[in-house]
Amino acid sequence: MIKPEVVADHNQKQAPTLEADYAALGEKLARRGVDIEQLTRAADTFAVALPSWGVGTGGTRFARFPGPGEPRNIFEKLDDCSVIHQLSQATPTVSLHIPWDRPDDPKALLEYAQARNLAFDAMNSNTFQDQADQAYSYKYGSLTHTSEAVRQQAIEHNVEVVELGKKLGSKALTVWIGDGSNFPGQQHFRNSFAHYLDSARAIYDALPDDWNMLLEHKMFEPAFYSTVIQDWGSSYLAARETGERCLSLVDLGHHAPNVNIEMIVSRLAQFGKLGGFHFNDSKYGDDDLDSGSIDPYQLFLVFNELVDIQQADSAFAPFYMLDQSHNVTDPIESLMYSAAEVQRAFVKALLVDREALLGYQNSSDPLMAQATLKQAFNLDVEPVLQMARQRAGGAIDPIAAYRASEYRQSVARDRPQSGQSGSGIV
Ligand code: RM4
Ligand code: MN
Ligand code: MN
Repeated sequence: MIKPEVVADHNQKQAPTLEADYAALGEKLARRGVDIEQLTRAADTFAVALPSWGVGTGGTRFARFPGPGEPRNIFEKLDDCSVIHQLSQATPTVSLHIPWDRPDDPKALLEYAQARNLAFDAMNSNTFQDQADQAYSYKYGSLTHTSEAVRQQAIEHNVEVVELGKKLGSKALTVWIGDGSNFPGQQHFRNSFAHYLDSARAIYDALPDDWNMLLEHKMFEPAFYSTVIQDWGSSYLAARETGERCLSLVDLGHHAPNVNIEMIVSRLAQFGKLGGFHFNDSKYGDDDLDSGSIDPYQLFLVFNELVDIQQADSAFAPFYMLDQSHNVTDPIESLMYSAAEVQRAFVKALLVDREALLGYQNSSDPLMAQATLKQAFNLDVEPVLQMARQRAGGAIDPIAAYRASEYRQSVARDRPQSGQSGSGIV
């Protein structure tokens, strides 16, 4: 972790400016009837999981350019995740990907995480790639394969991931499969979906009572003609057929261009089936760009729905994870910045005057309805985020504190370059 003195020194220098900005914002909010202290406490409750694979350099499917000091194993990945949480105070959990980050000794990994104030979030299985020691290939599918033996192998992998997750204190399994087809006629649509339902039920049966199973849809890729769980409709149907604790997971990058994602959020939640969220941003497809980097207003509109649902149902608590691929930035910086962007969208959504909005909706005043949303979105809530971080022991400006700490330079010395510059994966 970064030396507490480095963070303290950074905060001390920034504190006078923050105090002034916070006081000014407090006055402004008070004129709107909002208590800034309440908002800051709410900001502090925000948490989003880090993907274990996110602290490495991702890349594109063409190439990957490894950065200095890349973590070489899951323990080093946890070190990086703990730095992200130390400075941002918004990422207390890590979502593990199996087999990419399969621990040999789960107990040792749990202790290592706990010593760094980290816990484990949803587990991610992987049947979109072949592993060296497996009997059957997933080239033509996994949970939906025409061969029962292949399906069984994929089911068993998911069950093994659940067993591992139990030892780590996780409470959910996220299932994303790449199953689909590249040619019309290649796959029987109804049969493959029927196989999916059977496989999902078999996995669900192995789930502990206090676990959720999260089904992630994705429109295309790696299958380019058809994908079995391609949209929220398929994911909803599968979750509904599988069981009560089986829910849908929405990844911001997994939709057709221009799709109204905030409406999908609303629909799934209305029927009790929204279980999780993967944050990232995109311009064209599943680009996995940093959250809020392309369309922060969309991120805000998504949170506008999430907050609206949360206020109506306090038990609503979806699993949140950042799902990004870093190719040209330091992943630690990107993940800290993204966590703050998602937190910012959450805080702004809390500022929406819901009573006024409902009034404008009911009196058919579209201009003022959208102006009510914009009033919250346009306000700069940075001092609230900074104050929440500082009070929790984080850095007022996480990126500046991280750069001042020279953490990357120091791990670059301890972790020699792996030399792998092959194609990217996420
Ligand atoms: C997929 C999907 C999954 C992620 C993999 C690596 O596109 O977003 O959530 O685990 O990529
Ligand atoms: Mn995802
Ligand atoms: Mn994705």
